[in-house]
Amino acid sequence: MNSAPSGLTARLKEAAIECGFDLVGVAAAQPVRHAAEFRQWLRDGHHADMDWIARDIDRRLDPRNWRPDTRSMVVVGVSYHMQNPAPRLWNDPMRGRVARYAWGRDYHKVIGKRLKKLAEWVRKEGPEGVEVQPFNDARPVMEHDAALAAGLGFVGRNTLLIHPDYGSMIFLGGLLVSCELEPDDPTPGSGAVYQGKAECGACTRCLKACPTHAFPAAYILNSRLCISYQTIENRGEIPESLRPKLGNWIFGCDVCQEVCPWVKRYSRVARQPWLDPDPDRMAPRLDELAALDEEAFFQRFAGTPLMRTKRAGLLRNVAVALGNSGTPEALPALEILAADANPLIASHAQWGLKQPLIRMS
Ligand code: B12
Ligand code: SF4
Ligand code: SF4
Repeated sequence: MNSAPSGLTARLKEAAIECGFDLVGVAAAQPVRHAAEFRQWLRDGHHADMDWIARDIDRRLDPRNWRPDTRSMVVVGVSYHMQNPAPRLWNDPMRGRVARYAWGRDYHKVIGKRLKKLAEWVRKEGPEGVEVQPFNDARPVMEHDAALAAGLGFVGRNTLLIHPDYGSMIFLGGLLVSCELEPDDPTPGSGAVYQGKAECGACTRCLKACPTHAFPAAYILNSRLCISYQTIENRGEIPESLRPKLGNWIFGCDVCQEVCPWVKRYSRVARQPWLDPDPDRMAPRLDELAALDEEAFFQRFAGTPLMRTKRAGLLRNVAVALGNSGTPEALPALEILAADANPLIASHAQWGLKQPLIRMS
């Protein structure tokens, strides 16, 4: 399956925008650029206990090892950039911070639907018998590398893909396609000038701002130290040494993006209906969350990314945030959590109860 009707690539890009994507680029199927760095990252154990990422290395290193008929990659991006919430909410010690990408419906579902629509378009308009495989986050595709190959932006020192107009608060995804499409110019190597603007230049803000010092070096993230990993992917105990550094983040973390000049100065704010700047989504009250039983947790978070941690993971994080709150107002909620039947929640709440200023009364 090689030849595609002329003009297909241009029309496909228009279709991608119509499907709701902000960015689209095309690359020929190819091995990833940073295979050596990825292998080293795994050797250093920076994937923590995300064993699934080490399981299918060969597939990740070349999309043709996953889908041998792949000739082209269509890579898309959707902005989820939202303004900072009001400081009175964000800094309220009795509220927990939720990373922006989780302020609305589960983006996997939203983007998955759009990718499905785009895949249908390719099957209809592409050469007969064309094979299309969508990918988004969970599939064995290194999306940063795919985006670099498709010229969609550059990789910043915080390891995220940055587009000069949209910044880094963009979701990535795409399609593996079995016909040849016209490729875009790939992003040149690091340190280059991208579309007239210098990439990270001399900036190191993200590396310095990370509360847990999770970057052992520029472009390398140690997941074991990352708040996003600890609050979302880690199913067990959060190491005690890290707990005070989590502050009031209860689901993900945006610090290394919030400080980035590409995000602060240049990027457009998303207008996506699934993102909801509702105070109870951005920064829910910790005492309300502490009172949720399984049923109430499900009622409140069904269809949102917060389902990923389940009740046990979220309330574990809530216990840590209450412990970090430094206010006796946290005491009743911590006492409820310390008596929880789930030992993970109870043990983190017991830690919280021992933190300074909680027991002033
Ligand atoms: C595992 C994973 C995580 C892990 C590890 C993250 C990491 N940086 O590796 C954890 C749980 C910590 C995580 C956190 C987050 N994640 Co995440 N994550 C992934 C996932 C599934 C795989 C990433 C991966 O392969 N990591 C392994 C490392 C080695 O690969 P890499 O990050 O691609 O590394 C590249 C660079 O480091 C580069 N590189 C290495 N050395 C050098 C040297 C130079 C000079 C250069 C230029 C490059 C370079 O080469 C590597 C290969 O491309 C991807 C989806 C996907 N399938 O790709 C989403 C993804 C990266 N995550 C995403 C998001 C939104 C987040 C969070 C912002 C969520 C949050 N708010 O809490 C945080 C951000 C933390 C951060 N600073 O990265 C988005 C990022 C979008 C973007 N603009 O880049 C992705 C693409 C999901 C999506 N489909 O949109 N994530
Ligand atoms: S997401 Fe937060 S904890 Fe993770 S690397 Fe970025 S600033 Fe550090
Ligand atoms: S904060 Fe600075 S160093 Fe970090 S990604 Fe943004 S521009 Fe690059």
